[in-house]
Amino acid sequence: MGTVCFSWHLCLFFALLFTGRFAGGNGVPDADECTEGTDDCHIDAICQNTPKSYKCICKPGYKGEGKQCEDIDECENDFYNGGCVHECINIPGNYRCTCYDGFMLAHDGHNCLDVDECLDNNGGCQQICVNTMGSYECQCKEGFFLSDNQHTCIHRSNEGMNCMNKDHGCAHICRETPKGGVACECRPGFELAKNQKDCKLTCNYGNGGCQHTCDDTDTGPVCGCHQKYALHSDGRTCIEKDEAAIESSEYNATSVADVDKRVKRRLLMETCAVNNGGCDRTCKDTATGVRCSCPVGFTLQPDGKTCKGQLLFALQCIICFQRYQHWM
Ligand SMILES: [Ca+2]
Ligand SMILES: [Ca+2]
Repeated sequence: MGTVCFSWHLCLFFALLFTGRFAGGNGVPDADECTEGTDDCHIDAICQNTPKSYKCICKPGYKGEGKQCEDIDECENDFYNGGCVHECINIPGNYRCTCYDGFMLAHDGHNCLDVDECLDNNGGCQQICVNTMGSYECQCKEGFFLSDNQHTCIHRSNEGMNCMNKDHGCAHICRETPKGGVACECRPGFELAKNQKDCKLTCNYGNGGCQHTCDDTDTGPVCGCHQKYALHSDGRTCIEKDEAAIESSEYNATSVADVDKRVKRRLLMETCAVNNGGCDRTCKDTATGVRCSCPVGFTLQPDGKTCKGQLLFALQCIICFQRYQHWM
C-alpha cells in the first residue's frame, strides 16, 4: 500500500481526485475564478487561483491589497527622485527619467550624460566648436570675433570704437550705442559681470556646466550629484559610487531602492520565449507582461515567478490515498 505514492504523478492524480471529492466538502471540483473572470481583483492586480478560492495581488508598480490597487509614485521622494539624476516623471505602474536640454539619458535609464554637440556638423560653429558639460560654445580664430548669433565669426577691424573694433571687449554680445560707444550684453542664462564686459555663467545655461544638480551662488554655479554618485575632482562630473560605498552611506534607501530595482527589472522586456519569462513552471504571455502559474500542490511566491511545493501536501497525499483506498 505504501508503495503506491512512489510515483509523484500518480500521487498528484489522486490528490486532484481527493481535493475534488473531499477537500471542497461538497464534492464539487475547485473553480478557477481567475480563468472564469468571476474574481473581483482590481484591474491592476494579478488574480491567482487557490484551492476553493483565489488571491488578488497588485501588479509590480502598484500598491494595495489586491481588490484595490494604486500606482506607486516613484518620484514622490524628492531626495531620491526615483533614482533619476535630473527629472522624474511618474506614470501608472511605472516612472521614467528625463534629462535637461544638452543631456541624453544613459543606458541605465536614470543617469544623464552630456551630448557632444560638436560631433554633429561642428555644432553649427563656423570655425571652432568646444564641447562643454550640458552645452557647447563656438570660438573664432585669431583676428576674428564671434557674431551675435554665437556661431559665425566676423573679421576684426581697428577702425573706430564700435563693435567691429577688436578692442570692444564684450565677452558675448556687443551693441553699439546711439552715442557711438559700445554696450555689452550676455547670452541667455548668463549675467553681465561688474566690469560690464564679462559674462557670468548661471545654472540657467547648460545646467551651469554641472552633470547632475546645479546651485547658483555669488561665486557662480556649484555642482552636486545624485546620492548614488560622487562629484569628480573637476567639480562638474558625477561618478557612480561602488555598491559598498552606497551601503555605507548615511542615507537608508533600502525600501526606495527595492522599488527602483523592481521597476528596472520590469523595464526589461520579459517574454515567455526568453528563459521561460523567469517562471518556475508555466509561463503565459499577456498584454501586461508574463504571467507565471504553478501546478497543484505548489504556491506562487510573492515574486510572481517561483513555485514552492508544500511538504505537508506530499504527506497528506499519502494519507489521503490510503484513506481513499480504504473507503473504496
Ligand atoms: Ca508610478
Ligand atoms: Ca555638451
